[in-house]
Amino acid sequence: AFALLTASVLSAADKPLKVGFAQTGAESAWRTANSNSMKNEAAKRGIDFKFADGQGKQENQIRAIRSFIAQRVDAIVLAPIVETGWDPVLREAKRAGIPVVLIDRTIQTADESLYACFIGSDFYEEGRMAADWLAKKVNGTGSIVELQGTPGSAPANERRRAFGDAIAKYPGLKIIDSQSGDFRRAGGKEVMEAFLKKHGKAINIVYAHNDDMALGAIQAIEQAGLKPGQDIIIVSIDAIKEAIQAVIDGKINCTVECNPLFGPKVFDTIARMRAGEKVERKSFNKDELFDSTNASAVIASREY
Ligand code: GYE
Repeated sequence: AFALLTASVLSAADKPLKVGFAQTGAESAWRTANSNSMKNEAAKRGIDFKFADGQGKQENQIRAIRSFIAQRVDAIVLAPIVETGWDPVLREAKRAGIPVVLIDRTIQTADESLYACFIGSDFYEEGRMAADWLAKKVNGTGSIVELQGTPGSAPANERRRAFGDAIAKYPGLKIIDSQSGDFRRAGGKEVMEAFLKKHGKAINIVYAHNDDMALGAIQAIEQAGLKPGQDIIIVSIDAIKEAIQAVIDGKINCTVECNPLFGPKVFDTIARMRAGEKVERKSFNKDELFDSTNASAVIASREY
């Protein structure tokens, strides 16, 4: 009996940890880097990792979480595409005794006990950094068009709110138009084409909620015969390697970092939770700002 007990205890301990990850989709270079960071770290640790690509739809993510619950995973990681509408499925996970770690984006809920913790960036701070840098660059004057991220997503909501709050201090800085490009390159290009048609030379500044949309907007600006970074100032967020290169090339004026490479931190946190340790309720990654003064110094070491 003792041998049997030992064997069963051992096999329970030996069993690899089973973790399900409900990702938003593959809308941007940031997202690909985030998915790879999670996959690589899970592989490194020998975790039984189930990756579900939500393809940009909340209903797909909800379906993935339900299937993780049915498979009795040890933990669920969720990058929630939008902020609202998660309570019912999170209640199901809670009832099943499976902890949910939110990564990347936050949610709005009346019941904070529905998730264990959050790991990601401070989107409000990113928007504020972009606005403050811009205000200095253009001496507090200019007409801005805004390329918003996915409607209802935490980064679109917070980057918009922070930027608006910060430029409110400058009566000469105005957002003349604002549309969603869904965090996609093609979306940024399309929306920028429409803005250029509608407002023409009245546009001085583009504020893009992510680099992919900024890079799409650059294509539209060049096709219109204008010089991105000169005729139109461009500020953006994420600091993917391609955007740092665009800063060096003078086409993006500034990009605020949003680091997606936090797979190790996520699995460390899950391991600590399982060991019964207390983990930080909300943990924010530290982000920097890149412009022409520091872009060339960092390009070689950019990992995403
Ligand atoms: O900025 C964008 C991505 O939620 C921080 O989503 C993330 C954002 C990121 O598609 O590129």
